[in-house]
Amino acid sequence: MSQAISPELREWLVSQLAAGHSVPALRASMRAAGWQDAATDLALAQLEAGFPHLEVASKTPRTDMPGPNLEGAPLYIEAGDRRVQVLHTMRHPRVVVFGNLLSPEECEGLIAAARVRLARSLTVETRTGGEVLNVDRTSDGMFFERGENDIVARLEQRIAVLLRWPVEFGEGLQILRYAPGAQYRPHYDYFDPGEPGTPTILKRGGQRVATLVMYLQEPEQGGATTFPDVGLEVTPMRGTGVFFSYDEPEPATRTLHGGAPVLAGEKWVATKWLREREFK
Ligand code: PD2
Ligand code: ZN
Repeated sequence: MSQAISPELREWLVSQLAAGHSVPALRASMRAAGWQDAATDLALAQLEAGFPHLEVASKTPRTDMPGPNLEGAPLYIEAGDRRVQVLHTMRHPRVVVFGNLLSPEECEGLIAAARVRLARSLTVETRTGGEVLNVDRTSDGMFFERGENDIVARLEQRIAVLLRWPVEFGEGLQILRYAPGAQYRPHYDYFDPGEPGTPTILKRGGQRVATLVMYLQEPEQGGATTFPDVGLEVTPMRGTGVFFSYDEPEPATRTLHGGAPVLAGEKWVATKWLREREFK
């Protein structure tokens, strides 16, 4: 198939590229305008001769991504040992809110095991590749090793079935506790390709491609997970979870998200980050 692109589309693409827009950003705009990825690839490939530095062909977007099977618009998904509810879905950004993801006993078990190991949360620092205290995140947190205890192992297996992504591609489960006033300011979960520390981080498992935030304890007020680009706020209801994925480390994925301040009570979450390859 070598259908030539229209002069209007060529002109628009050329002007966008000349204005400094990235290929992933153009892809996202075209996807939002209803273009199929394959047609977008063809159009971009035809421009490559004029813009050899863009390496359009080698930047074909990831097609194999974690996520639930939503074919047939199911209300429930059998995730191995548990029947998970599909409560909300959004396409761009790709967001899915799940109900009945964890039992109350699993939530309590994770909190009990994490509580004794809490420390002020560190985040991976892409400037250096190390870990730092982050003023943007005022929660306390810890990481479990993958498969560290029975609840963690069971939950990881369930997530792997639900999101169709190998257990080995996941980071260890992170637990966060937000006291009243604590929040997590809006950020992206992928590692910024422009930061000097990122290549070091990517050696272990490649980029993050998706996030699952699971609510273990609901606060009395506040604490929603917010997606400011699309005005979405997910209520932190115990046993539910919000999944979102990002096929490129780009703001065009619209996956900017944050944890709104907890106004009363304590919020606990477990976060599972999925990498593009095995995370050893
Ligand atoms: O606790 C949350 O709602 C939240 C919000 C944004 C968690 C994360 N990000 C995260 O763990 O990355
Ligand atoms: Zn996050």
